Amino acid sequence: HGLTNALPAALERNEFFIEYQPLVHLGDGSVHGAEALVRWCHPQHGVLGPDRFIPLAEHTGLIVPLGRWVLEESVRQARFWQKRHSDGGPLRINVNLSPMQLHHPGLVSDTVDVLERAGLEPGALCLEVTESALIGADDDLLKPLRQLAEMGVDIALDDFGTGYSNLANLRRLPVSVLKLDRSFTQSMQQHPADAVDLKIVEGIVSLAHSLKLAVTVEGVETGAQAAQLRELGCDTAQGWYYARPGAPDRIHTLLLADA
Ligand code: G
Ligand code: G
Ligand code: NA
Ligand code: MN
Repeated sequence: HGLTNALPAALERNEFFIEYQPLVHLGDGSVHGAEALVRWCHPQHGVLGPDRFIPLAEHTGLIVPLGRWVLEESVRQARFWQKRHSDGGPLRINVNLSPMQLHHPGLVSDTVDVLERAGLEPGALCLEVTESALIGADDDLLKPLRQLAEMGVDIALDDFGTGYSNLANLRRLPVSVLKLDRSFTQSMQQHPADAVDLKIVEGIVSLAHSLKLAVTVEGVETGAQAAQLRELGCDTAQGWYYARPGAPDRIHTLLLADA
C-alpha cells in the first residue's frame, strides 16, 4: 500500500500536523482544554484525516513514534498557551492513545519525559483511550495507565457507549473521565420525543458521578443540545457548535475571549 510505505518518510519530513478542538465547560462555555487531532499533509493527496492513516500506522508500528511526536508537540503547545495566558490557567490537553502505544513499554517514561521537558504539570494532560482498547484488559495492560493516573495524568475513556463494556468494570479501570460518544448527542436530536436516549444519558451521568468520573460529551452541534446536556448534568463538551478542530491560534483567541 502506497500510503503505508510513505509513512516513515512523512514523519521525518514533518508532513504531520495537529489541529486542536476546544473542550468547554458546559456551565458557561469557557475553554477547559483542547483535544489534539493529527492530520497528514500529503504532498500528492492533500490533507488526510486520521481515519486514513492511523490504522496503517498501527499496522506497521509507526504509531509508536508518531504518537510520541503528537504527544510531544501538543504538550509543548499546551504549555505555550498556559504561559501566554499568564494566570497559568488550568488549560488542559487531550491526546489520543492507540492500543499499540498502551502495549509499548516506553509509554510511562516517554510521557514523564515529555511533560518534564515542556514544563507541563501532569494534571494538565488527559490521555484518551477507547473503550474497546480496554475491553478485557488484564493487569499488565492497565499497569502503565495506573502509574500515569497516580502521577496525576487523567485517563479518559473515549467513544464511551459504543463498546460493550460492563459498567461494573469501570471501577477496575484507572479512568477519571468518560467521553460520551457523539452518537448519543445525535440520537437525542434525531428523536427528541424518544425519552429512552435521555434516560440512558441520565443514567450514565449519574453512574459516572457516583464513581467520581467527569463526563465529557462529544459531537455537540446545536445550542439546544448543549442546553439539554447541561440539564442532564454533563460537565464538559466538545463539538462544532463551539468550534471545529483548527489551528492552535484559534485556542489562543478563545482564551483571550474568556479572559
Ligand atoms: O476529527 P477526526 O477525523 O480528527 O478524528 C478521527 C479519529 O482519529 C478520532 O477517533 C480520533 O480519536 C483519532 N485520532 C486523531 N488524532 C489521533 C492521534 O494522534 N492518535 C490516535 N491514536 N488517534 C487519533
Ligand atoms: O476521538 P474521536 O473519535 O472522538 O474524534 C473526534 C472526531 O469527531 C473527529 O473526527 C472530529 O472532527 C469529529 N467531531 C468533532 N466535533 C464534531 C461534531 O460536533 N459533529 C460531528 N459530526 N463530528 C465531530
Ligand atoms: Na479522541
Ligand atoms: Mn471520541
